[in-house]
Amino acid sequence: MTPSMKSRAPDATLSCGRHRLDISYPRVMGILNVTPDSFSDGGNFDGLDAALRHAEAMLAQGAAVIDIGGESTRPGAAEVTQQQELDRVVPVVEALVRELDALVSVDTSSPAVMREVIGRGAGMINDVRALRRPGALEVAAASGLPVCLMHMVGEPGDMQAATDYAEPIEQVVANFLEARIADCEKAGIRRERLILDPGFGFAKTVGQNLRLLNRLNNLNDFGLPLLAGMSRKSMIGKVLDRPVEERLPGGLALASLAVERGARLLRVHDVGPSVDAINMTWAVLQEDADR
Ligand code: YH5
Repeated sequence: MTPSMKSRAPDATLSCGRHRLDISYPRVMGILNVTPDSFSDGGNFDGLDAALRHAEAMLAQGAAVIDIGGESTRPGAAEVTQQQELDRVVPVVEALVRELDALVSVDTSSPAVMREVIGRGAGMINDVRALRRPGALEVAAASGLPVCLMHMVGEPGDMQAATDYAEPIEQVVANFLEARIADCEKAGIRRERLILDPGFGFAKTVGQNLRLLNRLNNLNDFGLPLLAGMSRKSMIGKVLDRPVEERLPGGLALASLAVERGARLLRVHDVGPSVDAINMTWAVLQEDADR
């Protein structure tokens, strides 16, 4: 990274359409999967209702953002068509905006999905492909919304094959994000709108994930907010030998460490426990004296 890349601290507030998101302290993004393999496929009434109730519960537990995803990025998951993704995601975005006035981010790489949800009041774009699909940069630029740029090599399906990097993983991630930031700025997306994410679990070995987390603070040199998503991921499962339903304690430890290393957004399934873990961690980091 060149010295000119090292800029000021990130802005403490993200402008997310009609919402402002204060990230002067770490905040939680609650995961709302709307895929058929999750409990709440948004495509029918029961699914929509379940999604709404789950989002409501996450907001009550302190989530600042609800991240809606209609494409399963799990290894081996079937590729979703654009129409399927629209059918799953759009009704849920609409309902969360209308019924809950929630700050909604949408986990999508599809420019068509982005365009639809932007028109329906979404406040943030979360793209695991970092706006690399044709047309995505332009749609995101026109939206004026914050964008999370995540590092991933290849596609979710073939990710395990791609972990043989020529440089240390933290260098690979930093170089990738530097290039994506430059492309975004060229497309008219100002730095103030960008959020960076190393992409835990995406084309990385467990060792690479652990090293990335331990060195997460390196990414603070970009002067942009950092997002970390490790909730329930296999890095926990593999280190602790736990099935997915027993990964919360490990995930809380990782979230705490991510906050210590500078993360301001934590993408999690278990909102209540995560809010407590990061607030406790933050109190220590602030040395909250007047308590
Ligand atoms: C992320 O890190 N991840 S989808 C496998 C699991 C558990 C969870 C059971 N979208 C991220 O959550 N967006 C996803 O093992 C994301 N950062 C951002 N920005 C994968 C996921 C998961 C996968």
